[in-house]
Amino acid sequence: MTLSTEKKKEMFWMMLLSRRLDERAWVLHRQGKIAFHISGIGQEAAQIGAVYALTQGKDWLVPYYRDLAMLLAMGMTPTEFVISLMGKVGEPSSGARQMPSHFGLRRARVVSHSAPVATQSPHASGIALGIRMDRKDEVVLTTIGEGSTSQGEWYEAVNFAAVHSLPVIFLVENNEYAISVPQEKQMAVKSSADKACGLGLPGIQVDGTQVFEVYEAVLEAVERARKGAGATVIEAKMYRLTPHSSDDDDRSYRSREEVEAHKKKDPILLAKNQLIVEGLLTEAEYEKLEEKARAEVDESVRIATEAPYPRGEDAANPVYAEEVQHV
Ligand SMILES: Cc1ncc(C[n+]2csc(CCOP(=O)(O)OP(=O)(O)O)c2C)c(N)n1
Ligand SMILES: [Mg+2]
Repeated sequence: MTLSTEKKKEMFWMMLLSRRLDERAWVLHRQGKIAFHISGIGQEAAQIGAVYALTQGKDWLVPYYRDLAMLLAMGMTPTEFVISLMGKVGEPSSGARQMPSHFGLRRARVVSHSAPVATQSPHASGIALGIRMDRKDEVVLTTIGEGSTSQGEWYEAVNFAAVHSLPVIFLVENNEYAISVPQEKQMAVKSSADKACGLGLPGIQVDGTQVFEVYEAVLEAVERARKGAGATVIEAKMYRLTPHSSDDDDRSYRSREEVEAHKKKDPILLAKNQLIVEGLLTEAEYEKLEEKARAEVDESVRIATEAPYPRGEDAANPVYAEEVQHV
């Protein structure tokens, strides 16, 4: 399906907003205002390309911790994100109980995931089985890092979806590292998409720095799934431009030259240049978007900073049906 100019610009805007918000999270961490951040910087093209292939309000997203851009596109507000970083009242994933970026957004059919990697994959296949049993034409998109495709849960989930032709897309965001472990120490295949052929379903590789290419690849898989033709594995190749998390120092396992070289393929830059070359965006319009993103980020930090922390007496709600007596 050809994307309209408006849609393309909207996708670029979501990528840009996600980037500026993510950068602010690093600043908040270094200022000592939040305890932890895990970043999606460098992965925005794959995330926005993929999520725009879904029908909002109908399809399901089972994300992983780097998917900030996806969550924003699904309707999580920047303020809700900053509130989640600060663990304040109004945090949508878990009422401020879960680690930041362990996203969930009930109103948008985004299912929250656990910290053990790959545990989201069987959830996605299970949701897809439910869709099949209810004879609905919804689809499930689930994401994972390439390192986590070594986990047993991922193989079990993909195998189950392949055997039962379930409407689920397994998107692998291959950023070349699993913390300090590079891809070649993680798997003997060139691409995690190659793993699909042993499980009997299509495995597609796409350039994860190119937002519109990812969109086309995921849309095709969504259409296949919707018409009952089954699951697909898609590997989007990109590079993690930041350390693994705010607790990681990546200088211990990769050179600065390597990181700098990958900045030339920054997905924000590539999308901006493409839109300018296609005559869909001017430098002046781009500057306006930058201003708008900064203003939105500033405002969300202001609101989240003023928001209250949860009350101690609410800690056990809604874990127990009745109020518990605190010591
Ligand atoms: C089962 C399990 N083992 C180890 C960890 C610690 N851990 C958190 S993220 C991560 C790396 C995952 O790498 P990858 O799947 O490539 O995703 P990326 O972080 O690169 O996006 C590890 C080992 C964990 N959360 N769960
Ligand atoms: Mg990785």
